[in-house]
Amino acid sequence: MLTLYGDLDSGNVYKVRLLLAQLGIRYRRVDTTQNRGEPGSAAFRKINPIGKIPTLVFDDGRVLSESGAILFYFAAGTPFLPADRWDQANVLRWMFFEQYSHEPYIAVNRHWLLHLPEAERAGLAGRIADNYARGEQALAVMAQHLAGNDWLAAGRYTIADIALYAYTHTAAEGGFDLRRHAAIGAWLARVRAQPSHIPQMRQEEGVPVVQWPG
Ligand SMILES: N[C@@H](CCC(=O)N[C@@H](CS)C(=O)NCC(=O)O)C(=O)O
Repeated sequence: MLTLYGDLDSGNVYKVRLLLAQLGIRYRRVDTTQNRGEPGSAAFRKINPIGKIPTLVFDDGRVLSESGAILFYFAAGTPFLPADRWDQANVLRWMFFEQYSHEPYIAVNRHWLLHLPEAERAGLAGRIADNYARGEQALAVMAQHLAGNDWLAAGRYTIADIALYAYTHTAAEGGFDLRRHAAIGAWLARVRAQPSHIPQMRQEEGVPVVQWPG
Protein backbone atom coordinates (compact mmCIF):
# COMPACT_ATOMS: atom_id res chain seq x y z
CA MET A 1 0.00 0.00 0.00
CA LEU A 2 1.08 3.57 -0.71
CA THR A 3 2.90 4.97 2.34
CA LEU A 4 2.72 8.62 3.37
CA TYR A 5 5.32 9.81 5.87
CA GLY A 6 4.07 12.81 7.80
CA ASP A 7 2.19 14.14 10.80
CA LEU A 8 -1.23 15.68 11.34
CA ASP A 9 0.17 19.08 12.28
CA SER A 10 1.70 19.75 8.88
CA GLY A 11 -0.20 21.72 6.26
CA ASN A 12 2.11 20.38 3.58
CA VAL A 13 1.10 16.85 4.57
CA TYR A 14 -2.55 17.90 4.81
CA LYS A 15 -2.52 18.98 1.14
CA VAL A 16 -1.62 15.43 0.14
CA ARG A 17 -4.08 13.83 2.58
CA LEU A 18 -6.86 16.04 1.22
CA LEU A 19 -6.24 15.21 -2.43
CA LEU A 20 -5.88 11.49 -1.74
CA ALA A 21 -9.16 11.57 0.23
CA GLN A 22 -10.92 13.41 -2.57
CA LEU A 23 -9.60 10.98 -5.17
CA GLY A 24 -10.51 7.98 -3.00
CA ILE A 25 -6.92 6.70 -3.02
CA ARG A 26 -6.05 4.48 -0.06
CA TYR A 27 -2.73 4.79 1.77
CA ARG A 28 -1.17 4.15 5.14
CA ARG A 29 0.54 6.84 7.16
CA VAL A 30 3.76 6.57 9.08
CA ASP A 31 3.49 9.22 11.79
CA THR A 32 6.74 11.07 11.20
CA THR A 33 6.73 14.15 13.37
CA GLN A 34 8.51 17.44 12.86
CA ASN A 35 8.30 18.32 16.56
CA ARG A 36 10.29 15.21 17.41
CA GLY A 37 12.86 16.01 14.70
CA GLU A 38 12.07 12.80 12.84
CA PRO A 39 12.03 14.10 9.24
CA GLY A 40 15.53 15.52 9.63
CA SER A 41 16.97 12.37 11.20
CA ALA A 42 19.67 10.34 9.50
CA ALA A 43 17.29 7.36 9.32
CA PHE A 44 14.62 9.39 7.52
CA ARG A 45 17.15 10.97 5.16
CA LYS A 46 17.86 7.47 3.87
CA ILE A 47 14.27 7.51 2.54
CA ASN A 48 14.23 11.17 1.51
CA PRO A 49 17.59 12.98 1.54
CA ILE A 50 15.75 16.33 1.73
CA GLY A 51 14.62 15.35 5.23
CA LYS A 52 11.10 16.76 4.95
CA ILE A 53 7.51 15.59 5.11
CA PRO A 54 5.34 14.87 3.18
CA THR A 55 7.23 11.99 1.64
CA LEU A 56 5.43 9.30 -0.28
CA VAL A 57 6.72 5.80 -1.02
CA PHE A 58 5.05 3.77 -3.73
CA ASP A 59 4.69 -0.02 -3.67
CA ASP A 60 7.47 -0.36 -6.24
CA GLY A 61 9.87 1.63 -4.03
CA ARG A 62 9.73 4.96 -5.86
CA VAL A 63 9.86 7.96 -3.54
CA LEU A 64 8.18 11.32 -4.17
CA SER A 65 8.41 14.38 -1.94
CA GLU A 66 7.50 18.08 -2.18
CA SER A 67 3.79 18.61 -1.64
CA GLY A 68 3.31 20.39 -4.97
CA ALA A 69 4.96 17.59 -6.94
CA ILE A 70 2.81 15.01 -5.15
CA LEU A 71 -0.36 17.00 -5.85
CA PHE A 72 0.62 17.32 -9.52
CA TYR A 73 1.33 13.59 -9.83
CA PHE A 74 -2.03 12.46 -8.48
CA ALA A 75 -4.11 15.25 -10.01
CA ALA A 76 -2.88 14.70 -13.58
CA GLY A 77 -5.73 13.36 -15.71
CA THR A 78 -8.38 14.23 -13.09
CA PRO A 79 -10.64 17.30 -12.69
CA PHE A 80 -8.21 18.60 -10.04
CA LEU A 81 -5.75 19.59 -12.79
CA PRO A 82 -7.22 21.08 -15.98
CA ALA A 83 -6.00 19.81 -19.34
CA ASP A 84 -5.66 23.26 -20.91
CA ARG A 85 -2.05 24.48 -20.88
CA TRP A 86 -2.91 28.06 -19.89
CA ASP A 87 -5.08 26.79 -17.03
CA GLN A 88 -2.31 24.42 -15.95
CA ALA A 89 0.20 27.28 -15.97
CA ASN A 90 -2.10 29.28 -13.72
CA VAL A 91 -2.56 26.36 -11.34
CA LEU A 92 1.24 26.14 -11.11
CA ARG A 93 1.54 29.92 -10.74
CA TRP A 94 -0.54 29.81 -7.56
CA MET A 95 1.27 26.72 -6.29
CA PHE A 96 4.67 28.38 -6.75
CA PHE A 97 3.27 31.52 -5.11
CA GLU A 98 2.25 29.37 -2.15
CA GLN A 99 5.73 27.94 -1.80
CA TYR A 100 7.68 31.19 -2.12
CA SER A 101 5.37 34.02 -1.01
CA HIS A 102 2.88 32.45 1.40
CA GLU A 103 4.05 29.28 3.18
CA PRO A 104 7.47 30.63 4.27
CA TYR A 105 5.75 33.39 6.26
CA ILE A 106 2.33 32.09 7.27
CA ALA A 107 3.30 28.48 7.99
CA VAL A 108 6.56 29.43 9.70
CA ASN A 109 4.87 31.92 12.04
CA ARG A 110 2.21 29.31 12.80
CA HIS A 111 4.87 26.75 13.63
CA TRP A 112 6.79 29.19 15.83
CA LEU A 113 3.68 30.44 17.66
CA LEU A 114 2.31 26.95 18.21
CA HIS A 115 5.45 25.05 19.08
CA LEU A 116 8.37 27.22 20.20
CA PRO A 117 8.93 27.83 23.90
CA GLU A 118 8.19 31.43 24.90
CA ALA A 119 11.86 32.34 25.50
CA GLU A 120 12.94 31.07 22.09
CA ARG A 121 10.04 32.84 20.40
CA ALA A 122 10.93 36.13 22.07
CA GLY A 123 14.32 35.98 20.37
CA LEU A 124 12.56 35.73 17.01
CA ALA A 125 10.25 38.72 17.51
CA GLY A 126 11.79 40.67 14.62
CA ARG A 127 11.50 37.78 12.19
CA ILE A 128 7.94 37.04 13.33
CA ALA A 129 6.96 40.66 12.66
CA ASP A 130 8.62 40.56 9.24
CA ASN A 131 6.89 37.27 8.40
CA TYR A 132 3.59 38.77 9.52
CA ALA A 133 3.98 41.71 7.11
CA ARG A 134 4.94 39.42 4.22
CA GLY A 135 2.19 36.92 5.05
CA GLU A 136 -0.37 39.73 5.08
CA GLN A 137 0.88 40.77 1.64
CA ALA A 138 0.27 37.23 0.38
CA LEU A 139 -3.22 37.16 1.87
CA ALA A 140 -3.98 40.52 0.24
CA VAL A 141 -2.93 39.13 -3.16
CA MET A 142 -5.25 36.16 -2.67
CA ALA A 143 -8.10 38.35 -1.43
CA GLN A 144 -7.81 40.66 -4.40
CA HIS A 145 -8.01 37.73 -6.81
CA LEU A 146 -10.81 35.98 -4.92
CA ALA A 147 -12.92 39.14 -4.80
CA GLY A 148 -13.56 38.59 -8.51
CA ASN A 149 -13.09 34.83 -8.85
CA ASP A 150 -14.59 31.84 -7.04
CA TRP A 151 -11.40 29.80 -7.48
CA LEU A 152 -7.70 30.50 -7.83
CA ALA A 153 -7.27 29.11 -11.33
CA ALA A 154 -9.15 27.65 -14.27
CA GLY A 155 -12.55 28.75 -12.92
CA ARG A 156 -12.87 25.66 -10.75
CA TYR A 157 -11.57 23.81 -7.70
CA THR A 158 -8.06 22.55 -8.47
CA ILE A 159 -4.87 21.57 -6.69
CA ALA A 160 -4.05 25.30 -6.56
CA ASP A 161 -6.94 25.69 -4.10
CA ILE A 162 -5.81 22.63 -2.14
CA ALA A 163 -2.23 23.94 -1.96
CA LEU A 164 -3.28 27.36 -0.67
CA TYR A 165 -6.11 26.18 1.56
CA ALA A 166 -3.74 24.21 3.79
CA TYR A 167 -1.91 27.08 5.47
CA THR A 168 -4.59 29.72 4.81
CA HIS A 169 -7.32 27.99 6.80
CA THR A 170 -4.92 27.63 9.75
CA ALA A 171 -3.44 31.15 9.40
CA ALA A 172 -5.09 32.32 12.64
CA GLU A 173 -2.78 29.93 14.48
CA GLY A 174 0.07 32.03 13.09
CA GLY A 175 -1.47 35.28 14.33
CA PHE A 176 -3.18 36.28 11.07
CA ASP A 177 -6.70 37.71 11.22
CA LEU A 178 -8.65 36.38 8.24
CA ARG A 179 -11.63 38.59 9.12
CA ARG A 180 -9.64 41.32 7.36
CA HIS A 181 -10.15 39.43 4.09
CA ALA A 182 -13.83 38.63 3.45
CA ALA A 183 -13.18 37.17 0.01
CA ILE A 184 -10.81 34.62 1.54
CA GLY A 185 -13.44 33.58 4.09
CA ALA A 186 -15.95 32.96 1.31
CA TRP A 187 -13.38 30.94 -0.66
CA LEU A 188 -12.49 28.84 2.42
CA ALA A 189 -16.20 28.00 2.73
CA ARG A 190 -16.34 26.95 -0.94
CA VAL A 191 -13.31 24.69 -0.44
CA ARG A 192 -14.85 23.19 2.72
CA ALA A 193 -18.01 22.40 0.74
CA GLN A 194 -16.17 20.15 -1.74
CA PRO A 195 -16.98 16.42 -1.58
CA SER A 196 -14.79 14.34 0.77
CA HIS A 197 -13.24 17.43 2.34
CA ILE A 198 -11.25 16.86 5.56
CA PRO A 199 -12.68 19.57 7.83
CA GLN A 200 -10.08 19.48 10.57
CA MET A 201 -6.41 19.17 9.69
CA ARG A 202 -5.76 17.07 12.79
CA GLN A 203 -8.73 14.80 12.07
CA GLU A 204 -8.10 11.45 10.41
CA GLU A 205 -10.50 8.65 9.58
CA GLY A 206 -9.98 5.30 7.94
CA VAL A 207 -6.22 5.63 7.45
CA PRO A 208 -4.00 2.93 8.99
CA VAL A 209 -1.29 4.62 11.05
CA VAL A 210 2.00 3.34 12.43
CA GLN A 211 4.58 5.27 14.42
CA TRP A 212 7.88 6.29 12.85
CA PRO A 213 10.09 4.47 11.89
CA GLY A 214 7.22 2.31 10.62
N1 LIG B 1 8.51 22.44 0.08
C1 LIG B 1 8.19 21.33 0.93
C2 LIG B 1 8.26 21.76 2.38
C3 LIG B 1 8.16 20.56 3.31
C4 LIG B 1 8.41 20.98 4.74
O1 LIG B 1 8.99 22.03 5.04
N2 LIG B 1 7.97 20.09 5.64
C5 LIG B 1 8.18 20.33 7.05
C6 LIG B 1 6.89 20.00 7.81
S1 LIG B 1 5.57 21.03 7.27
C7 LIG B 1 9.26 19.44 7.55
O2 LIG B 1 9.34 18.29 7.17
N3 LIG B 1 10.13 19.95 8.42
C8 LIG B 1 11.11 19.14 9.07
C9 LIG B 1 12.40 19.84 9.24
O3 LIG B 1 12.59 20.90 8.63
O4 LIG B 1 13.22 19.32 9.97
C10 LIG B 1 6.78 20.79 0.58
O5 LIG B 1 5.97 21.56 0.07
O6 LIG B 1 6.52 19.61 0.79
